[in-house]
Amino acid sequence: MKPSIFSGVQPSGNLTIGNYIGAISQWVEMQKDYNCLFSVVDYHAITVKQNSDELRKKILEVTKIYLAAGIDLNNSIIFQQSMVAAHTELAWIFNCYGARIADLNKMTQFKDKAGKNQESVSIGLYDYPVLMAADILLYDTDIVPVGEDQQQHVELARDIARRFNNEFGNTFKIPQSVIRKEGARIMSLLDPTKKMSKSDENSNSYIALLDDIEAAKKKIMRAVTDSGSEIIYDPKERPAISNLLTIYAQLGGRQIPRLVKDYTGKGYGEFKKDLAEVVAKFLTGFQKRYYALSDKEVNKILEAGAKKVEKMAAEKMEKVRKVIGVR
Ligand code: ATP
Ligand code: LTN
Repeated sequence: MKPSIFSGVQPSGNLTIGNYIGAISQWVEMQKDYNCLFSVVDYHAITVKQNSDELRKKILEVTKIYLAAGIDLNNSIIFQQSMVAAHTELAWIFNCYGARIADLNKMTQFKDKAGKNQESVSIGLYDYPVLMAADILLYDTDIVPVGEDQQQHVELARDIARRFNNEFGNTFKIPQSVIRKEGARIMSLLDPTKKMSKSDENSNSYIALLDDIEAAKKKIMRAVTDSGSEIIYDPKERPAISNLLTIYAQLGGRQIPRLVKDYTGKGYGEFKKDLAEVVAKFLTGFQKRYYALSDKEVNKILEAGAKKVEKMAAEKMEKVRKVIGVR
């Protein structure tokens, strides 16, 4: 038996090259060696307000993005979280057994997203990491490939599993997060101290996977740079150029030290022009695969995926209901 992977992206905002580099491209590389479940986590998306027609569209969009990125249905299962009721059921049980208020109070994503409105945001936003723990633990997941910002949530899933196992006997496998050595945190093009985020109000801060190609090139040309003019990799002192080097390396299939060598003595202008071409080439291929997919086939894929995982989820839930004493 191969070890198993679980990961997901929320169907909200405009998926960016940050989502691709930090998460989805890792899944593509790993899928041959693992049993993989990739979920479109729609019940995570509704922790902040969504327009219902938009949400329906985004669910199909994210599924197509997984496929266009190279998720292969011969190796992996793609499914929509809300089609498998066990996720929310298990989240409720973890709310009662395993998750503590003190844990959730430490979550940096919640603090960032709630900002000054901590008392008025939805309880769902606060409880979000518990639903994520349920997603992961439901399927005896070994590995959770994510971007750096999600590591804290995977740690919480581990804590919840340990506490539950201590109380009720061995029920859940303890999962592990895997993050890229380079590219686990792609930064905003306008502020290299901030994560590139698909829900950023300013669309110039990110390159979306479905951006118009010419617009994407312009965004690269307009990306902020550091003071100085050398092409060197030093995320602390030169965060902007280091971020652009990371994007170049990941999308262009190059090594950072090699790029630094090749651009010795050359300026930011020339570097950015070349990077814009690398991004354009990547997006062109990606979008060609994306637009070849129809809504109809994608709907079928989601239905088939849910059917497959439902069985696994049902078995685990039967055990869980028994050990806690509701059956
Ligand atoms: P939002 O900003 O709307 O919360 P997001 O861009 O963080 O969204 P998510 O759906 O939360 O997107 O993340 C999906 C996956 O992409 C996660 O594994 C996350 O860690 C990863 N990811 C998101 N942004 C980046 C980034 N800038 N660099 C690397 N990985 C990222
Ligand atoms: N919270 C994650 C999305 C997510 C996830 C998961 C990732 C929900 N459930 C389970 C890995 C495993 C995010 O990227 N915002």
